[in-house]
Amino acid sequence: MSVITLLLLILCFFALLLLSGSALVSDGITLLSLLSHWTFVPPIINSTWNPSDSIPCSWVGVHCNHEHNVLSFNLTDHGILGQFGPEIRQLHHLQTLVLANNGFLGTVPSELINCSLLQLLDLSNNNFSGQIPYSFKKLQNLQYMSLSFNFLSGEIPDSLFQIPQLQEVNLHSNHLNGPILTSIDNLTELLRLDLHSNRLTGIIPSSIGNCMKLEDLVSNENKLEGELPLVMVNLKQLKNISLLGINSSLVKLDLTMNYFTGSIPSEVGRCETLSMLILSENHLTGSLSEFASNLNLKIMDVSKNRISGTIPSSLEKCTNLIEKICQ
Ligand SMILES: *[C@@H]1O[C@H](CO)[C@@H](O)[C@H](O)[C@H]1NC(C)=O
Ligand SMILES: *[C@@H]1O[C@H](CO)[C@@H](O)[C@H](O)[C@H]1NC(C)=O
Ligand SMILES: *[C@@H]1O[C@H](CO)[C@@H](O)[C@H](O)[C@H]1NC(C)=O
Ligand SMILES: *[C@@H]1O[C@H](CO)[C@@H](O)[C@H](O)[C@H]1NC(C)=O
Ligand SMILES: *[C@@H]1O[C@H](CO)[C@@H](O)[C@H](O)[C@H]1NC(C)=O
Ligand SMILES: *[C@@H]1O[C@H](CO)[C@@H](O)[C@H](O)[C@H]1NC(C)=O
Ligand SMILES: CC(=O)N[C@H]1CO[C@H](CO)[C@@H](O)[C@@H]1O
Repeated sequence: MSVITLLLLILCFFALLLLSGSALVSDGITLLSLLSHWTFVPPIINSTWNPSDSIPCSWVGVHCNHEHNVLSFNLTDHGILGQFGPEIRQLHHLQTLVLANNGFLGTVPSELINCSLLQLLDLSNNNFSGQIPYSFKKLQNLQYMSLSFNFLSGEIPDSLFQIPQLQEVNLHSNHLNGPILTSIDNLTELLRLDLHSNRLTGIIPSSIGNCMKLEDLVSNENKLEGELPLVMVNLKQLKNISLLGINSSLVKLDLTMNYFTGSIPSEVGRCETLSMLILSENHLTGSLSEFASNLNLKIMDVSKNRISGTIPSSLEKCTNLIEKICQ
């Protein structure tokens, strides 16, 4: 390299530095390249996402920190159509990504793993298809993940269970199949797990009883099977291991439309926190057990099973009960 070339390069460098005062920062350029994949965007985005701005921080759906890095990107309900591009990996500061209620299609970009600070990911109610990226375990700060109402298929990768901060996982209304893996018990912070309306098979692993904070487990409308007691033996440990299992913090138990067999364990009727018990459309047998009168039970649906005997009179004392379906 000659001295002149070198000098020219240095000159160019300073010229660029001067110009960059008004040029759009890189997060803005990234957003525009995401936009370039979309086949429909509403005028509100098209008009505020102005390439001649120097920062994207006043653009619709965008929130920045003081350094003008994009922290939150929320495009809920904008009717956007198209692919969600791999360029998302450039938004290194992103903590919140919400694309809910749009028409995004194609696969969930695995490049999201490069947004390693992501805490909240909501891609619900789009047309995403393909599998949940195995590499998502790299999102070690993720607390909330919703991929519900899409067309995702394949198995739930066990790698998801290696994200220790996860508190809420919504995968419902997809085409997921295969089992719920026992390593789910690695999710010790889990509060809510919604897997309903998929094609999951096998049993609910008893290890789920180690998800000590679980309040809400929804797994209706799958092909799950096995005896309920096996599940309950562990669920009753949820917050507290007590001999009678009456100290679980379970609020809602919804296992409707599966193939569960056996009888409803008596612990259910003593679970004080339980507010919704929905076990309809299974193959449950036996009679309904007694229910403690201080239950918070508001809704109970055990219909379309093979339960015999009479409705226990103790149920009448559950004064909070507003809906009861037993047939
Ligand atoms: C955005 O607006 C411009 C000009 O109004 C238009 O040409 C373009 O097609 C719009 N882009 C999308 C994706 O709708
Ligand atoms: C995303 O935007 C919608 C609509 O403005 C709002 O209701 C929702 O709370 C936002 N979500 C997050 C996580 O900021
Ligand atoms: C998304 O899926 C729905 C339901 O199948 C379909 O009606 C709609 O046309 C799809 N949208 C796109 C953009 O493909
Ligand atoms: C994205 O993450 C992968 C895996 O951690 C890494 O190999 C790659 O270099 C990252 N890419 C960018 C652009 O940060
Ligand atoms: C569960 O967590 C332990 C401890 O963090 C880890 O060693 C193990 O690999 C995890 N197992 C799975 C299947 O994620
Ligand atoms: C049940 O849990 C509560 C707190 O959640 C605690 O105060 C109480 O002692 C526990 N009872 C039993 C029998 O373990
Ligand atoms: C038996 C048992 O685990 N009891 C615990 C129930 O929860 C309370 C409060 O969280 C603990 O103090 C008990 O030790």
